Amino acid sequence: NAKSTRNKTNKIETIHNAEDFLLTQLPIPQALRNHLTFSLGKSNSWATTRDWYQTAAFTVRDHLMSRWVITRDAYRDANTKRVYYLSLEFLIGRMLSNAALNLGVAPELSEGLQEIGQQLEGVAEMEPDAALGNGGLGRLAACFVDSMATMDIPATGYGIRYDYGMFRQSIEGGQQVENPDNWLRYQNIWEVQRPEHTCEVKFYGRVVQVHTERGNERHWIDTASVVAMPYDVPVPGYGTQTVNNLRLWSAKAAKEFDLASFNQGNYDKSVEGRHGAETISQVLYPNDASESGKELRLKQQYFFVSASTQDILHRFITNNPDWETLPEKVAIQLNDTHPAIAVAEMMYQLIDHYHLAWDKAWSLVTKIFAYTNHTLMPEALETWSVDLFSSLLPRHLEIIYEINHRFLQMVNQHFPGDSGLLSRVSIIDEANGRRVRMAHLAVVGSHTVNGVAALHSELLKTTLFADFNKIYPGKFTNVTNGITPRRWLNQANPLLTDLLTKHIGTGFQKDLGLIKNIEPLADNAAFRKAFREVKAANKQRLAYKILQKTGVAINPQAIFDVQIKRIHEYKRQLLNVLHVITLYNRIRSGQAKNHVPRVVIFAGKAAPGYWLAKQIIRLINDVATLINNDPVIGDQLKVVFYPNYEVSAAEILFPGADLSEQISTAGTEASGTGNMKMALNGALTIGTLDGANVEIKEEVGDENIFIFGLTTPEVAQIKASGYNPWDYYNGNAELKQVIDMIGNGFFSVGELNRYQAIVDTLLHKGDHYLLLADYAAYVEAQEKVAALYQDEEAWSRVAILNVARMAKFSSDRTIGEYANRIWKVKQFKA
Ligand code: B1N
Repeated sequence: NAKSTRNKTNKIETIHNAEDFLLTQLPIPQALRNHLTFSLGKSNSWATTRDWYQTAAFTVRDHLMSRWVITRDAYRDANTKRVYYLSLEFLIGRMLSNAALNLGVAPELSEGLQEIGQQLEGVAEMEPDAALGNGGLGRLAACFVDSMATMDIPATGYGIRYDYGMFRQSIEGGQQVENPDNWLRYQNIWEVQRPEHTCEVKFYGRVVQVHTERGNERHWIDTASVVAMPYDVPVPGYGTQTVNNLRLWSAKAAKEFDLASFNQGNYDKSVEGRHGAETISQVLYPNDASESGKELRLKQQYFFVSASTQDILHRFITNNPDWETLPEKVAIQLNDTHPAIAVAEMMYQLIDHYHLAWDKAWSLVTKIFAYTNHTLMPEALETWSVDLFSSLLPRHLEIIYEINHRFLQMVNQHFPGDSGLLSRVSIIDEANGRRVRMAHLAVVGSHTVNGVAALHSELLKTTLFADFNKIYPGKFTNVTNGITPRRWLNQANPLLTDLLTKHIGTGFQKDLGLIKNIEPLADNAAFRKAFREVKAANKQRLAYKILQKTGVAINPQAIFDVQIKRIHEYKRQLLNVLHVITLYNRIRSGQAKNHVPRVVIFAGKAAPGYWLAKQIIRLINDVATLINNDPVIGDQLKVVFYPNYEVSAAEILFPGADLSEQISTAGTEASGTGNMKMALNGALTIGTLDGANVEIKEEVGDENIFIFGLTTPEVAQIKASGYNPWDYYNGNAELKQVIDMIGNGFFSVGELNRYQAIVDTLLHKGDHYLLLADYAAYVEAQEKVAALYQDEEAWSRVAILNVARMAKFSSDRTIGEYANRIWKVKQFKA
């Protein structure tokens, strides 16, 4: 067998236990000293904080490496079924503290650094975030790889190693400015280049008919090639030896130089070709829940999908005798439609490269793929023009046509003569200038399609995919999102973690189900006091960060009212602003009875091309400037825009929140995951019955959450019966005053019509997201929030119950469902 041959030929014996490696036996302080000398070439006397970060990272990496090697060998030797998670985004953030925590070396590392006069927190801050994602979808992928490793699921993530991740946001004159995120400027200690697994990815060219000994074949020729170079990132599980792999592809020119032009003395031209190829993995598209439609984006998608598919099939056929067992060894999850071209690529490779027959190949493909939908927003649904497709991927377009032809034939057999149905479900949209509908390709090519929260999955079945649900009954299901408690509780909130540990032990970190054991302590006054002290300390930490970043001093006694997420009309940051201005007016006019001091904190990025979202950021900052400098208001009300929201900022913001704003129009937010992070850190939610809020309410109980506003059916109904925002404007004096202030330039004295467009969307353009319809209910719910906050014992009781009832929202639960119901993959301990 393969293993014994390897042992004979390899001089180095395989090691099966991480502790058998000499390097990992070193005490951490000694390992730190070694790395400072031998990896950095420095001595203590001139080491900078960044040097100490790198030293610490090398030290933790040693512990990762040994387990990583063991895990990889064990998967190969056991030839286990594996999951491949294909995602254009992995928003993993910083790795040092997370790796140290998951490997169980965090306390030792912290002590070791202290011995040399360094604090782990300060050292960890030298690491740039790996910001390879936009928002919820990308962070979900990062939580999922953490959970898969923790649960010993043989899994690999595949994505792109962007040279530039999500842009860094700065605020200048109240406006968002985008700066490049050059995260690879300094050496990235958490990746290993694997040149031996390089692949070639083809583009353009044409398809010809060729007669071979196998018969007539379609050959894709005259293509242009790009090289895909993999960089592997280790993903350590918590409390296990398992370290899984995240393989990120980087694009390189196929040839270092075009020799022909080089020899003609045309050096510049030969280097140019290189640029073209390498732009593919240069930058992450910064659009959340909307598509760019750019050719380069389709190139990115095909680039990483083709390389990953080659890698997967090569690994399979090296270890298995024939293609029959492919679905027993391979499960591929498509993270939205961004990698949906994989359905066609898998057909292409099986048929054109491995010479399988169509029917055989298709029966394998449809047993391997599953697709997760993350949004119903029409502007996010990906379609590509047939023209673009036929130029960039002519062979894949042929394959898609054939898939579509067979699919429509099948539909026609089951629903004879329903031409409306055929044109609605066709993979090719013939009505809008011939476009390939990627969601349809993903649905047809997958055995299972899931939404990300119960409500969202229901809406998928009844709206977006209603026709498909009729054609494929049983294909659609729900898997509610989750978050990893390692990063979002243990790492982000060590004080709360310590408090919980003192009362219920450490088990909840691996099994969040155990957190329910703190529930009885909600009625224990001493525990509530300790819980409040933790929250106070986290608010202090946040207040200090806010002072550093914005210069705004805030009162830590005030209620911290937090809305942090991408800026988007449907998420309704504007509704929050309307409430802020309402509070301002009430305080100024002495009508704020029982007012509770509040700090309203916003953070989030707007897509650079989304002008209205940028206007919303500007309005928030203008409102903040006016209110924060009004001596009549003082500490009663402050508004903060926390710049450059990213994973590392979130780790400070969530634990410091009292109130979690989850106020999207019902039916628009697929799930949300910040809602879960906030509740797990002891914030109370004010929210609509949207996305996972519905399930958070089910878990925490109606009396422990502030739900307001129209429900999804009510939204549909009010739109159908002709919604008129003017009725609400004219019918509510406070609302009218607030909107008039925005429109009249009260917050933009130098430019009175600055916010005309915002007022227009609310009134003249029909208030698509029904802010005005929900305004009164929102303000009323906020009054209930303030009232409860005045009773600190009652408030902390509810906050504790929220924490205690978050078990469902661990991404370990989510991954368990994917593994059992969709991937049919078993845990495997290396
Ligand atoms: O995915 C998250 C959900 O919790 C959020 O509700 C949802 O809005 C988010 C195109 C997206 N949906 N769609 C995207 C991101 C980038 C892009 O280019 C779409 N992100 C979501 C996790 O399920």
